[in-house]
Amino acid sequence: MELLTIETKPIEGQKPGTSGLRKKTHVFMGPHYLENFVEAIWAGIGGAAGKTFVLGGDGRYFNDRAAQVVLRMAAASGAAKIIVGTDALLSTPAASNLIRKRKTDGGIIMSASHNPGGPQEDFGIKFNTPNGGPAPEDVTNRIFEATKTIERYRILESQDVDISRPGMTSLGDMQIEVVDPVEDYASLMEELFDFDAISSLLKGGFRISFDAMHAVTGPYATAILEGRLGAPRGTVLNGTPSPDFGGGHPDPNPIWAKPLVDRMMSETAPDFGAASDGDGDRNMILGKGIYVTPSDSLAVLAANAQLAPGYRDGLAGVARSMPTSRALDQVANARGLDCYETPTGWKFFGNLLDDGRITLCGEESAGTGSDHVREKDGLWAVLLWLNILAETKQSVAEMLARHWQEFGRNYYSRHDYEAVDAARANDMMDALRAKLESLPGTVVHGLTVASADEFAYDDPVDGSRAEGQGIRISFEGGGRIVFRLSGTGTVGATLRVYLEDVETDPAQLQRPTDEALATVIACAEKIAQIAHYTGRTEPDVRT
Ligand code: VG1
Ligand code: CO
Repeated sequence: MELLTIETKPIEGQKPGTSGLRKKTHVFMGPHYLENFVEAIWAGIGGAAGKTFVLGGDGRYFNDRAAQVVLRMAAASGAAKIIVGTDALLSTPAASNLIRKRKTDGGIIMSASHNPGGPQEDFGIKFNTPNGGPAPEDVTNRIFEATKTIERYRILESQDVDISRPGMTSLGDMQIEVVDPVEDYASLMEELFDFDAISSLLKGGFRISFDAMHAVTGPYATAILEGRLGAPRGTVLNGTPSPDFGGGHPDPNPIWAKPLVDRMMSETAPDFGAASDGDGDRNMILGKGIYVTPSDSLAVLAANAQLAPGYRDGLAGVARSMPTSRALDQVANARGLDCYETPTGWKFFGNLLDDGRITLCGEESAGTGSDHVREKDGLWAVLLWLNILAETKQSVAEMLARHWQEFGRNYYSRHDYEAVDAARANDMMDALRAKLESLPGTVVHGLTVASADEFAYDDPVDGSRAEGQGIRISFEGGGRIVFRLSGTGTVGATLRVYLEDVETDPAQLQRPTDEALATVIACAEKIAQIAHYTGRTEPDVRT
């Protein structure tokens, strides 16, 4: 085995986005690209020498090859130990759990989350810090700086390490512990939730379907739902991870998980349906004949979490990302809980969770989680829902109807315009910025603008400030529009328009969302001239 020092050149413009670096797979596979970024990670965290890291990914194309590169580079840089999932598989929340539980120096997660996988599609890599959460901006900024100045990296020349079954092995002087990716995570879930109650619910004829979307949650859901909880075989659909996710987008929303949605809307629908994304941190929840928006799901979980053993003592506080609907705020107000509003991206919840200020948090993009790990957690959300349903004995539709009666309903939708011209998208945002001050008091399609600003966040724990986190326009009466450019896309720019309106009239709680939001949607077009700037008259995806 030989230690090689390879001369290389900087990779430019590679600022890690909302959650690590995502690029087309062929870019990562290009000469020295992955290697440069991994070396930049070591530089950004003060070196790898003597450290222990967790390593795993969502199983997409290149996951296995990339894992071997990371192992060789960690060994060459003097890392003491790597804990890696069998076949380099680990869901994002399971990796977060291992990083914390084994008191490591962090972990490398290979995933582009819900983006499709394959040679023509996307790959990604991110570094999580010792608290188990996505690296905060000071760390990603240092990594980014390192990508611009890198001149060489170190790697061992060796054969692939066999990581196909649990056990101890080594590479050079570095120890490698191959672990079952599911075991520790499943045990954590068993501590948080009443598995007996959920199991009885299932035995009593409550039928569930879980769509793993050919991604990493397959083995987890099969082991937990069909294994430990005794759901019938076949409960987990598309449960074997495949490198290209069966050719689809492993994105749990009504567009990409349409087969599950169709099943849930059919005559023979089971009582509960759920899906998760590529790396297992997102969730979609459905009941018989009903889709639960992620923002509503977060609010329902916050209102009922104490029914599960792990949350019996109540919640310290809650948080949501800024574009997430304010349904959560209604619950927090009614229950006297602190409610924080953070920028998009899970990393902004880290300090609040570490500091014990919040127990539960979530995002409109189908991410929900708690202080059990430092990532959003898809299966966790599914199990919390099941635990709550087992206790309340209500259907999903009843839960929601009662929730809206008590707290009001925040009608909500997100419109995505994908792969639009980046310069035009920025022009649109600039034009919006330029008129923010003049908007308050104006009337658009009958709605009066109450306030308009660009969101900036001052972290209450470490005082750091994040600016330019989305433009928000609020109307009198509770309506709101948020405009933001995605930080995770890999082609052009993705414009996200978040639309919300509040309804408290008990007679108006069951309207179709598009109808309830029609005026707010029209206001978004009028204020931002989306069609003019993007050349699109319709969004690509509505969730
Ligand atoms: C999107 C979501 C955001 C989420 C991020 C990572 O970011 O909007 O809420 O935290 O993806 O999720 P953006 O910048 O594209 O809007 V995951 O499951 O892709 O790690
Ligand atoms: Co994800």
